[in-house]
Amino acid sequence: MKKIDKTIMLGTSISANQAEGYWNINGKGLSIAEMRRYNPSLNQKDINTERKMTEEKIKEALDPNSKFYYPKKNGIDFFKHYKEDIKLLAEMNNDCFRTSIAWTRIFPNGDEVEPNEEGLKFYDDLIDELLKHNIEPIITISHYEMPYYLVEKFGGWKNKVLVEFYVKYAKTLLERYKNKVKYWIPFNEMNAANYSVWAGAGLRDDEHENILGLSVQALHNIFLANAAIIKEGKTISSNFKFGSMIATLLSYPEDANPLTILKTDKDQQMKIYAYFDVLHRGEYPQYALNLYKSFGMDLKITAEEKTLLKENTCDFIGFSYYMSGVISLNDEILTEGNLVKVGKNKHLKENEWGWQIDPVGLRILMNRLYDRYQKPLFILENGIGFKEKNPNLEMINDDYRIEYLKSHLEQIQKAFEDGVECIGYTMWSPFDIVSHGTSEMSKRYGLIYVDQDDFGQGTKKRIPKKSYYWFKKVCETREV
Ligand code: P53
Repeated sequence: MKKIDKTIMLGTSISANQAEGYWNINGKGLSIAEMRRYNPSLNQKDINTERKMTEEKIKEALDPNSKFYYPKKNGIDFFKHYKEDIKLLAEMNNDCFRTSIAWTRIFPNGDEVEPNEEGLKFYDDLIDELLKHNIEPIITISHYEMPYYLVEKFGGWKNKVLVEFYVKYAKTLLERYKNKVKYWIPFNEMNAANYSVWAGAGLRDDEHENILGLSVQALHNIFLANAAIIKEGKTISSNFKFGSMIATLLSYPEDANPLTILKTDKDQQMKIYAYFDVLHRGEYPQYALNLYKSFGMDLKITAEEKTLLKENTCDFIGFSYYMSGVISLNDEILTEGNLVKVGKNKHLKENEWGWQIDPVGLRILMNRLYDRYQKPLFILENGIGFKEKNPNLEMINDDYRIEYLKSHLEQIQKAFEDGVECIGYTMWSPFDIVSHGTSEMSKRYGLIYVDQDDFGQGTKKRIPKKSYYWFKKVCETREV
């Protein structure tokens, strides 16, 4: 039995595009997330091809007669259900709740002069509802949700003009919610811009032969927007706290061969530290610039940009943590994970999607990040997907999920006892929602079952699972 320190906020996390639905009402525009189809014939090993966005798939997504279903257009109806849903969170005694604001509800195309008042109204109500229940809102300004129009017209984040549009959008939110929201995450998982170029940067995978180079340029613009938002934020409220957000892809060396160690160090530099270094130290590490140059991307960072990045770093280290992988000198043991390549670890178990469960890895990572940056951490996502059938709409006994969450929370408390500062933990996700990577409903992360299938069919009834009652108790007693 471990007691979670009372200074660590406990809560849950979702995104607008995976939950809200009602994608085209009240003036809302189409976002790039909503153009992700569900492919019922998808085979696990084809997942990385499926997630690539091509010209052809865009055409298909824009075709009103497309034979595919686009689940993120409908989510789980959170847009209409949020009061009832937030009530369930309040009954769980959650300290905080993280969600994103759909950029396309506020600026449907992204380049409008004035924001869409109807869209803002929805978030006024949503945030007020959270505050009414004493739940601290943690707001992601965008969770892979840019307006498609900005891709079509300006080519996505590779175009610097996006910085201007984004900062304007963010400023609208910062001004409006300055007395209601303290914690802001300017972008979800910024490193996705490099490994998942459509979601992270609005780039088509087939748009250029050097797509990696383009993605580095796009990420640079994202970093600039992040810094500019922090700069603006400081003039709006001294109460604001801005978080970085990186998908932490922790790797271990397969053996003690110094060459494997070196390869793993380099892997971690490029998968984790290169991003956090810019966001927390305010400058690119030389190893990253060298690597970018080697594949033909000279960022040509101006003196003004350097100052912007240096003077406007994030206040806390936000990250998602789901799994770890292994680095081997022999590349052949690498197998395709869902969105990123990870090697298998014989000491760990995995779920059906090959995500390897590693709670101790979270403690290792927390210590490493704190050692390097000495800033407080916020675990913004952590959880596990399972296939769960529930024909009679009963309480699911998801002991496997309880085990996952419990073991990770224990390691968080251990890291805290090691001396790591930690602001909070928002598990992914309170409800079953549409999967980011595969757009299926069957990959269920929820503490609460949602009666809906991969094609959006079902009553949408919410039924708490055993893990819901377990997490409620953790929030109340702080004991795991
Ligand atoms: P799904 C990669 C590695 C770990 C987490 O993912 C990741 C990614 C993808 O960038 O994404 C986060 O639903 C993401 C959430 C998502 C969650 O992981 O594919 O921020 O939107 O739902 C789980 O199983």
